[in-house]
Amino acid sequence: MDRKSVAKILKEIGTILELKGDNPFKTRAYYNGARTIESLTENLNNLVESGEIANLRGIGQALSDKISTLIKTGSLPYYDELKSTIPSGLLDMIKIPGLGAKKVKIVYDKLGISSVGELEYACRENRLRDLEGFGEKSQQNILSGIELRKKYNERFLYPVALNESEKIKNYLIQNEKIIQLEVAGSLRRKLETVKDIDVVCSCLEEDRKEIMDFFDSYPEKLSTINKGETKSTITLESGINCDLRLVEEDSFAFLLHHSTGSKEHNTELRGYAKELGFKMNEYGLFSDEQNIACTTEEEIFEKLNMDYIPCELREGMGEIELAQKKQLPELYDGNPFYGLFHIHTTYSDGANTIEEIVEACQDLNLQYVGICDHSKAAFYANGLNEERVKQQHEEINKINASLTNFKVLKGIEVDVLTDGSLDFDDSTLSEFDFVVASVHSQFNLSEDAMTERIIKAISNPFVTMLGHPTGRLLLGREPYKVNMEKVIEVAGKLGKVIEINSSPYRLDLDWRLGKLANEHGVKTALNPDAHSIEGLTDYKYGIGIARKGRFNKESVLNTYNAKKIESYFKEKHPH
Ligand code: DGT
Ligand code: CA
Ligand code: ZN
Repeated sequence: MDRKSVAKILKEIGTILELKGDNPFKTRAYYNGARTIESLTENLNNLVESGEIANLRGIGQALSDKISTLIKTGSLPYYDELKSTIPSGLLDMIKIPGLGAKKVKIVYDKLGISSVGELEYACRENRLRDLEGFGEKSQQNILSGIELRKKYNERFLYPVALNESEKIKNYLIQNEKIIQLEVAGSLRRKLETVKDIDVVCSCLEEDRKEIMDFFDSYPEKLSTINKGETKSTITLESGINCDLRLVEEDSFAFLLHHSTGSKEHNTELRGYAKELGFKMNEYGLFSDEQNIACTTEEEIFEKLNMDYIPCELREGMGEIELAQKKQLPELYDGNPFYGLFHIHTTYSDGANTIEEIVEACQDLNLQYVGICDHSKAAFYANGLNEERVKQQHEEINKINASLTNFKVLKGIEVDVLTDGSLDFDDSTLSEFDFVVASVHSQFNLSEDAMTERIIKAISNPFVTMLGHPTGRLLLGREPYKVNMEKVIEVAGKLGKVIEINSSPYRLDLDWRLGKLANEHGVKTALNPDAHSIEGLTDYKYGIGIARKGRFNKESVLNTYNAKKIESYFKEKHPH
């Protein structure tokens, strides 16, 4: 069991105790313990092994015993028993925005509500409105929280789905009767969230049954939704569904194209094929009932007299017309990739020191890293004040003096204040090689006010890049209201970069705006916004999004080598 799972269980114990109305001190001890474990930098196993766990701040005897049991045995009888004393639905209810343990306890005690479904119904019946401590507005908030959750529950973050798809792919390829295998659907298009995994395979007709049996015996299957001869669906333990479709070899390329989608792309392409006198479906391409053989997707596009359309572009957003005119943009393929920007360290809310980050970046064969900690307004993230900026710069100077063939760039993620001014004055800002401006507070402004705020921020001559432009958290928080078209226009005029925040929770700039950004000549940077060494490689998710956004090599800052990026920043610096 790892650190994160232990922290999660401690937190859940705290929640259950709170729901049961247990002693608040005891409850708080579990919450504090969870936080301590979550932010540990030492190895938890070692701390348990040596007994040092009991000496950690906020971990008393009772907690250290429980953590040791969890680490040593992988389970905790106290937790299992405690869990069985409350309806499991209460823990689901807590996850709804606007409802904490206190409120859940009230609706449970007063109305006997113990599941999200019952809660939704009670809200619709106005039963929360008249409950003490609630009201019309809080009832409405809870209802929208439930609706949002429903929407989010239907989809999964890209890396979660990718990981599941790789496991099932590795399982399926063990079956020697399968001839070709690809993961299609939104995953293949690198969409930021994914509903289900679509696997397509080719095989001999007589092997179908055996392959479907094999698929249905997947060890991580939770249940079977449907089992047929050419199409089956199972639910995996992680909650995501997986479809498997089987065809014969000569239809494989067509089924792969069909299942990759998107639906909009397919419909449009079929319409275009029809104009050329073809009929196209998931089994083939036909001209006067004559089958036109294609063994690859490349051949299909060739037969339709158009450029090959990369999967990331198949969203039905004008790519077919461009491919017909042979005007598809040259997409960035992830090479070259010389360095990273927007990395947090222990100076603010990151888990690793600058030196550790530098070492990890060198291991990744990079030439430079742009350190970007938070500024002072982000007090919850231990943001830097002017004094600590100075200290950090001294440290960076020392590190740079000791390095050959690697460069640490001085960056900052400066908070954009409510009125669009920045958290540092220009003289402090001038000390940095580059400045990322981000909104971290006051998300509820009107669209006009937010747009003006962001435009004012990027208009500061010291600002190089706009960070996570809409503040969205995929499947977690809606973007704030902002007119991105206007922001992009201004960024283009002023030569400002808009990051593609490559954390899989954000992927913001939204790729749908990439086309517009390109039209305005806006460059991007694939910023992992890493808070630890592990997060550095999140930039890979940004590559897929940059491709979807039609960015070419020249518009991606990470393709600049150390020398070029330094002169780029110098040139942009107002001095
Ligand atoms: P999602 O929602 O993340 O699963 O997105 P997709 O694109 O993977 O959608 P899914 O799994 O419902 O369907 C897989 C592919 O099958 C889809 O990308 C295109 C194709 N497809 C599904 N429904 C239709 C349809 O009604 N017409 C056409 N032409 N293609 C369809
Ligand atoms: Ca899908
Ligand atoms: Zn940020």
